[in-house]
Amino acid sequence: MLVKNRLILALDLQDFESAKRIVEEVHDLVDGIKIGYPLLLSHGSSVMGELDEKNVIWDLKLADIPYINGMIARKAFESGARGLIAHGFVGRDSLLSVKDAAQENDGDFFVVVEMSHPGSKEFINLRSLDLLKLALDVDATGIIAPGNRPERIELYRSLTEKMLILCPGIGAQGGDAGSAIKAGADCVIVGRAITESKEPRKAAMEILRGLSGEIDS
Ligand code: NUP
Repeated sequence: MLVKNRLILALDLQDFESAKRIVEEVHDLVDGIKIGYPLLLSHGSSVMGELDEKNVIWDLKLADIPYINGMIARKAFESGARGLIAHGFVGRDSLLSVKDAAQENDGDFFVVVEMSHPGSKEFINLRSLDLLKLALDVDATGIIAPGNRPERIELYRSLTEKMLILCPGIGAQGGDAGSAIKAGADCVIVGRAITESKEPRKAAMEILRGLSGEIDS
């Protein structure tokens, strides 16, 4: 994945007309568009026809047995996904299936090591460092880490130079994009702060301004 602007749009809308409008407004400002169940369950993979030249990451948080993980991952890449997000807690074999599908399709895959909501602390965070090690072992493109906990991003950054760190949890979930980048994130993933703004382009520009301050300094 090519990182340039350090911003990925989370397109969590069910109305595809509105989604398309937002993409038109901000497409040149973002390094990728993350879509997930809200859009895919509402409109199916045909949405990809409209997003085809973009770096689209499917946030399926894959968490199944290796056979099914592989089947879903192949289907996603065949449908035009360039990247996929998978859970690591299901184990190495399940992740290796995602890796195989990614390699066959020249795609990226990202492993969730910690989530941005409070519930992540109940289970996932107890094994986050093992999840990071697993992501490194299977040669994942990157990890998903909470943008609203910069101290955790710092920790993960100190343990991996080569993997990308993509961080949701900005804006609506309390995180600050500049602080996440300063802590070591490669990209922030932002949904509602852009999609629910009356002026999505202005909102995205504002986030980029906050990032460039941290990159320049
Ligand atoms: O830990 C995570 N937190 C999170 O919010 C992992 C994620 N993949 N996400 C996703 O990022 C979430 O599913 C949503 O698509 C996006 C954040 O959206 P928003 O809070 O910026 O609106």
